[in-house]
Amino acid sequence: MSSQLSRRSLLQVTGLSSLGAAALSLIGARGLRAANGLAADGLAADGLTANGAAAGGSAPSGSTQPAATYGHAGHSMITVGRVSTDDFNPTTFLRTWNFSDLPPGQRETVYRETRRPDGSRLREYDLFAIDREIEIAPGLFFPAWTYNGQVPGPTIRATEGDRLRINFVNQGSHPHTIHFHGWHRSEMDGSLPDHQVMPGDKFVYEFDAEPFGLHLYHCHANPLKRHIHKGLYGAFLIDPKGGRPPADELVMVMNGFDTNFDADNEVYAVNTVAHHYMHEPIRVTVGKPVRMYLINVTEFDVLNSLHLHAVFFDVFRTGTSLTPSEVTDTIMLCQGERAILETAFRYPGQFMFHAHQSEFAELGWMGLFRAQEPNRETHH
Ligand SMILES: [Cu+2]
Repeated sequence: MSSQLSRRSLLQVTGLSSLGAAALSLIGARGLRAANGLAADGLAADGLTANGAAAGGSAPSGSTQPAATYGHAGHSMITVGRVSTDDFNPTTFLRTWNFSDLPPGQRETVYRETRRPDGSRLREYDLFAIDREIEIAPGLFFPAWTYNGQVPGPTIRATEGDRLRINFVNQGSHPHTIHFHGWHRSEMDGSLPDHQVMPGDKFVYEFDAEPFGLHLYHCHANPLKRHIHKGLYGAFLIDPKGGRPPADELVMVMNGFDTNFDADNEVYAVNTVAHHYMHEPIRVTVGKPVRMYLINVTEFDVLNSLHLHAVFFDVFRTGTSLTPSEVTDTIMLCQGERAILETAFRYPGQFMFHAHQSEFAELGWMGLFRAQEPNRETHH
């Protein structure tokens, strides 16, 4: 209890003193409601009363937002306002891999694909580390370290047996690496002290894509937890030869952000932006297979989880088998764990999904699927 107390009170202090009203739009947290002097159900039971009031009362300095706005948000439990999607759009990210969102000419500058005599492909990527402020909740900016300017980094997707070549340039201010999960030689691991790529330096990672499954990549420079939580991670997907059955495929990376550097997360999300999929539900089609590539990179918390309402899914842990190990509606993953989840929505309508840790959900990790009948797909 005491660590949660401090996490919430620090979010309030940070929001009130330096980030201004915008940070307070993350009103879902009961502690924030308390900060605005609103009646917050269950507050006393949580022991947050004193903490909420102490953070600055109902008139944060620099606030430009009327208190009434908070009140409204307090009921909906989600962020108020929208994060700009100009630089990073979580909806686009869901269905993007190998830079498929870029127009052909631009795509070639970062991704090239060549057929090899045996039918496999050489896939060549240009990844760079760069420091960048990213917006993780309306008006709340996080000083991230990124791959190619985005968090999560670009999704890398290959077929088992392909050759991967990653030209990595460190344009950031700290030493970084790329550590890929999967089979490879020691010198390609990006984890030992002499693997560190210094600012301004380059390194080429080259290895074959194996085994098939859902993997990830992340920086492995020290201190590790700092480099990961700052944003240096991404999805690394290896398809089996022959592929998987056709499906609407979604890349979902569960992450968190420690906005005040107290080794505890203040904001949680899938694909970085708090509550994005509440504002913009993930559109799926009734009866059509959906495949979720779910990865947990959340730092500081032992576990993260996904619970999908009114729907059950098949679980393929690490995606390394084509036979599901489990049918459930809730899956929990340790940091670095991942699972492929397959289902098909039976009924049209909106279906919530969120961390089953309620606190994470309130702090941003909550979204909606919107399932529509196939013949109504084109209508909004
Ligand atoms: Cu790093």
